[in-house]
Amino acid sequence: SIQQDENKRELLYTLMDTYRKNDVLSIQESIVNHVEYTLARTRHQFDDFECYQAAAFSLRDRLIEMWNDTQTYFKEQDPKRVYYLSMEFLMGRSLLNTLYNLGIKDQYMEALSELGYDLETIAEQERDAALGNGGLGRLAACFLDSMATLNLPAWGYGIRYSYGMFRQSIVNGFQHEQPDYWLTFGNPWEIERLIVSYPIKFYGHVSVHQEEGRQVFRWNAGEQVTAVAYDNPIPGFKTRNCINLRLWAAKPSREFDLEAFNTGDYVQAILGKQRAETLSSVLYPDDRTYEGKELRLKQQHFFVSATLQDVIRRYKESHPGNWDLLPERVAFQLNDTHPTIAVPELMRILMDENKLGWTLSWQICCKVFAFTNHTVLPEALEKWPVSLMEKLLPRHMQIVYDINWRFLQTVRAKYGDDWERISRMSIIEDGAHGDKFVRMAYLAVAASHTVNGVAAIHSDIIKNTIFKDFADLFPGKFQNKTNGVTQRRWLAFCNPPLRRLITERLGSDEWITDLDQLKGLRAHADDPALQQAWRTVKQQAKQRAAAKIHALTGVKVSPNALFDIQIKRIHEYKRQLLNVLGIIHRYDAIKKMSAEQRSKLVPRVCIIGGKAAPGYEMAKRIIKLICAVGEKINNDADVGDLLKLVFYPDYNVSGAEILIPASELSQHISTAGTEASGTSNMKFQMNGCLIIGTLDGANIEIAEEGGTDNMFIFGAKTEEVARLRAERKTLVVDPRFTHVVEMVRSGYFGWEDYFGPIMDAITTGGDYYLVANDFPGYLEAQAKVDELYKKPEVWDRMSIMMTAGSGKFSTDRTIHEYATEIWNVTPCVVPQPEN
Ligand code: GPQ
Repeated sequence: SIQQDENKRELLYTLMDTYRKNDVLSIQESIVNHVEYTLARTRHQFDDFECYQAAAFSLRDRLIEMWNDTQTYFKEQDPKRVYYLSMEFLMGRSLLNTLYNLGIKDQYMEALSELGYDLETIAEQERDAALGNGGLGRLAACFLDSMATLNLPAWGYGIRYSYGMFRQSIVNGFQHEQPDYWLTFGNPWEIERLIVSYPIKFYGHVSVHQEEGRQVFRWNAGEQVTAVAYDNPIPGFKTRNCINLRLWAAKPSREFDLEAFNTGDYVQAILGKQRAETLSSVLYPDDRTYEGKELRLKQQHFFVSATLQDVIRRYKESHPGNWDLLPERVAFQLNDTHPTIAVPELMRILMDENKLGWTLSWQICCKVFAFTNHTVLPEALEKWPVSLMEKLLPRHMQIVYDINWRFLQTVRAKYGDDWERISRMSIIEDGAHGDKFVRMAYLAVAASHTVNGVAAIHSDIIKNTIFKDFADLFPGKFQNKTNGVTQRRWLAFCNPPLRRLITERLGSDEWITDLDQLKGLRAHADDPALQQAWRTVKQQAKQRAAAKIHALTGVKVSPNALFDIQIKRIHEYKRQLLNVLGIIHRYDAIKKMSAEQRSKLVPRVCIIGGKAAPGYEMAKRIIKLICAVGEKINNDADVGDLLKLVFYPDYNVSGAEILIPASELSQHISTAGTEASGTSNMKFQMNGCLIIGTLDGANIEIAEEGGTDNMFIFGAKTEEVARLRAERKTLVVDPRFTHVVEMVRSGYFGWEDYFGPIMDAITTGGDYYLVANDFPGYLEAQAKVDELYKKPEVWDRMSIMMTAGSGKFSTDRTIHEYATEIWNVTPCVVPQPEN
């Protein structure tokens, strides 16, 4: 039979001769064929958008070949697989990424150019796939890239939202939200699999009966929808492996409410079905704020239940009747608590649908799940009202109660009748007014074999704060997995001039899959020739960004000024406010300077971008403040190019790809202990940008790797924060702080009433995020920035050292750690056909 397998494989490889070829002519042929046969346009006339679509379809053909070979090979080899469960995947655009990963960018560029199209223009036609809010969703996307590149048998699972992250426009300095119906003209990258579908149940009630001496639970659901699979092929870099991102869309269930058609209200019955689609229609744009919204819990159950049914079906196909092997073939990673309903859902599938007993089912659960925590902010921790879960998922609620009862027995076994501890650790919280809640994080911790934070300091913090009792009970469960980013998208592809320069210096491009090799740049950091070339590369990127900023905002910024960037979701803890107050201080200082003093200044362009959750009032006020300050400064002829402040509208993945290469200074200035990791800090570092930041999240490790001397660190340390908060009423406030607050309050930038609450928050309101406390340190750090920028040889050296020290922050390293220390999965490399 081994011989048979060999023969079969040989035949398959021979048949690969019919695969798409990547010479220029074959590429042109496949593009124009898609113009004609897929888009039904004439091959003699198609516009840029149609050209993008056809090029994407032609690439999808190539991806499908790889995808099929990979999935067939995985099935044949039957390795342990890992499933990454996430409510968010912030993928951005795919065209250039696919071309680069497949190594056929030059051929496509030539093919298109001969047809009269420009690849860059074509690439701009693609809309971002914005199925995520920010760092958490983008991390999932970077993970997929690394899992594919490392040839891991992995899949991502999530939701195919019809409306992704809203589009932000700025009108009069205020944020407006527009729906992002990104599928209007279809999505050429996905494969709709109407036959891969599962029923998803909600509501109803549970009945119990005896069967062969054991209790059997039956969930008679009150509502049912269908989950349909959409597969998104994820290629790796320089590998034939192509993994899958399976996203679920909700469709009405055909059979379920046939009953309704007999009631006489035929039309109403059909209209009722349309509600099913709303399940997967919209991504919640509330980043790190938890709201007990029923639809959100429905979305969670919807994608988790479809995923588990899919995984269990696949497992049973290859291992019928053998449940013991499941934990050796399947690993689930829970991306934050959002997919935690998977725990009772897997219990339900094993017990109620496959007749396994509680003990075996729980043993399996405890071996397959691992959980990543991404925040310690209390407002982000999910707690579902028991009343809601009982109504929506009655069987799951029973199972959660059972899990909790048994879990608390183990707590008691260890600590005795320590009721305070038992109530502290209970998965069910007994609220003050008799309301009860399910603490999803505790459920995830109780069921997972491993729990991890996303940067060294964050992993320590969770062990000592939110999960302290659990770390005492299960000391071996907790790990750290410092985040990363994919250097393919975030350096090699978004910054080709820098890629070429680095490759030339290192004498190889192996760093694209082995980022530690960047440390080889350290030896050249003082070389004037490299510094000169380095500066030129940065300058070009700045010119490109300046043109984009002009197109988007109408503001002309000088590419000779220092580009200072803060791009991330608008949040009080991230302290965009500290940045603006610093800018006001700088502006005020400039106004008071003599011409002589001004001539010595380093001109600065400050760029701030990011979205505010639509219901986050304070964040929206902060956007208006940034815009009002920008308006005043940018129109002050007295200041000219010495200072500009632009708010970059609708900041998204594609925006980041333009801004990050152009950055010279970037701000990561959260109150210590609040930013779990940060990941854009890593992208900036890779692109030779210097960082002004607090000792928070991954900044600490970035300083270790890139050199503390190459960073501008300031501010309170995590250990000091609690004390400073307690003492803040008695703290002396720096007069420079009082002055800038006074400027805002006095109406210097207009809108003083609207800005009042912002100023109150950092003064009379108690200043929870310690803006006043960190202000003087921040100004000093900024003064140091100005001073060093005047010495190009010093600055460029620091910049090169930053890139050189960014090797640790590749998701290739992160994913390798997850694979070996959590998932226990190994690469499964699809053989290359020999030619
Ligand atoms: N993060 Cl809990 C999000 O982007 N959204 C969330 O809902 C939660 C966390 C971020 C976190 O704030 C960053 O510090 C991390 O770098 C990022 O997750 C990835 O771990």
